[in-house]
Amino acid sequence: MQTLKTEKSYTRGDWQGGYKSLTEEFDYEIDNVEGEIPPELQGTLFRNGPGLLDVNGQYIHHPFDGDGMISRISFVNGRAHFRNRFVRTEGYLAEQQAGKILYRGVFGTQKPGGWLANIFDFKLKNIANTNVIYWGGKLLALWEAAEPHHLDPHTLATLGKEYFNGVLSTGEAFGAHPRIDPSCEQDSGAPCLVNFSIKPGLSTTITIFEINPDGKVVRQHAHSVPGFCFIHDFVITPHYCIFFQNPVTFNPIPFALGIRAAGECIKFQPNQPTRMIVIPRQFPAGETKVKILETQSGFVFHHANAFELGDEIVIDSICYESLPEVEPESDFREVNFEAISPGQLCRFHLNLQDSTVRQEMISSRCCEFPSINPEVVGRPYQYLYLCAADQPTGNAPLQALLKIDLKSGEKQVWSAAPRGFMSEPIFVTRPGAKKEDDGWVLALVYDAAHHRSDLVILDASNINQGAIARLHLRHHIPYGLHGSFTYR
Ligand code: 3ON
Ligand code: FE
Repeated sequence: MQTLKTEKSYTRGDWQGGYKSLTEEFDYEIDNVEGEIPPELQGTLFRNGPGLLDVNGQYIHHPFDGDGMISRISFVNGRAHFRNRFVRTEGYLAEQQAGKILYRGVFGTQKPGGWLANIFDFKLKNIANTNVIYWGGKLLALWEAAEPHHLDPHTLATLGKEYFNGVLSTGEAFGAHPRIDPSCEQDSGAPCLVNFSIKPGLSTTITIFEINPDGKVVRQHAHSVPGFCFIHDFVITPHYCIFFQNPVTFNPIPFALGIRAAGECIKFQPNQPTRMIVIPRQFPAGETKVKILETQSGFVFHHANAFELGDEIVIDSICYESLPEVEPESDFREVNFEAISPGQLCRFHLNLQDSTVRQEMISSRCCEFPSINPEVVGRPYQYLYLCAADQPTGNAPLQALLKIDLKSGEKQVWSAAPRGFMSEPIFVTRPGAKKEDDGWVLALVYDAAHHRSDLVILDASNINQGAIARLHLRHHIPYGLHGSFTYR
């Protein structure tokens, strides 16, 4: 008889610790540091994610419904300072004052009182929890179904909502995954932020915004595509924006009747193709129109990068065999990791001449949160950083940092297992760098042994060697979503 190794790299109890709320707001110099913070590392790391997993003891149904909390770690001359603050959204303020859940969430949170308390309530709570960027002289907290919140970059105080000089209207969506073109052809090589918004329905409107370094919307164009879309992320190249239309359908009836949340009415369709929507960035000046290509069914939240190669667009993405449905009666803390399919790194080759798509698996290891050197966005690139499972097979929590050399196939791993849990890595360029991986990778690691989080700094060119500095925070930070680094 064969004995199967069933030992896991984690315990469920440890993993669950990272999903406790953090109610306090801190402001301190980080004095508990192992190793040395590189003195050339200067600037500010901003991170966003759900800070509250409950409202005064009432559990929210899914972490994606949690109120946005910004963490800010600034580095000056080898010293680091920490600050965190909740985004003062209307919903956060109202619920904190009331001491109870007042809004339905997209991912299953319902107002207490059953369907009668939720029926015909279509209000969205803009929770500002997905990403945070510094652009156009403004710090913006993003949530893809509504407008950004504008924050003070030093105090993290909420200053209001951002409409880009009237370009957005009240409540209008603005994606949480902007891409920065490091050298925009249409702007004589100046950097440009590219983002999108989704207005779903029987057909879906995708609007593209290009915003210059002064924060001005310099190009904007809208396109209607057939069918419902749930699009969380996209990729750019110098000439295109590319969106994956995952094969899903939306049945609004249980949502309207107060039985299910909007996100719980999205159903994955394993027998329908994934569509790739290719929109020229020069639209409508360019002569080409929107192209739609098709490939096999699958689900993608996040893309790593894309680039043009002759007639092809190459796209690297984290692919799931299916979208696990958010179940109304389930508790996300009790998820059975082994029962769901892992995210895996795939490369898609879109041939724009004959409209075919070729797909290959680059790494089958369970992974999420891809990240790259900002200088190679939309260009051919060599190095990719990701969160990954500790073990090379199976589905499990993200405990490791994985670096993939896409040219040689070499992989480097640093794992925080058994008691550490990894969050999105952020690449920071070393001043004067000549090589793509000359810099650092910054990531928050939840340390279950001390119920606190560490900011780890790794040498991006040598991940195997492990952290060169570990900054112990005085508390934990709930598992987050996305963030960014500004060199000031
Ligand atoms: O699609 C329609 C339009 C739209 C924008 C309908 C809709 C209501 C579903 C909608 C809203 C979408 C929203 C609000 C999406 C928010 C997503 C979010 C907050 C996070 C997504 C995270 C994705 C991943 C893959 C996270 C993974 C995390 C781990 C593996 C571990 O922590
Ligand atoms: Fe995301």
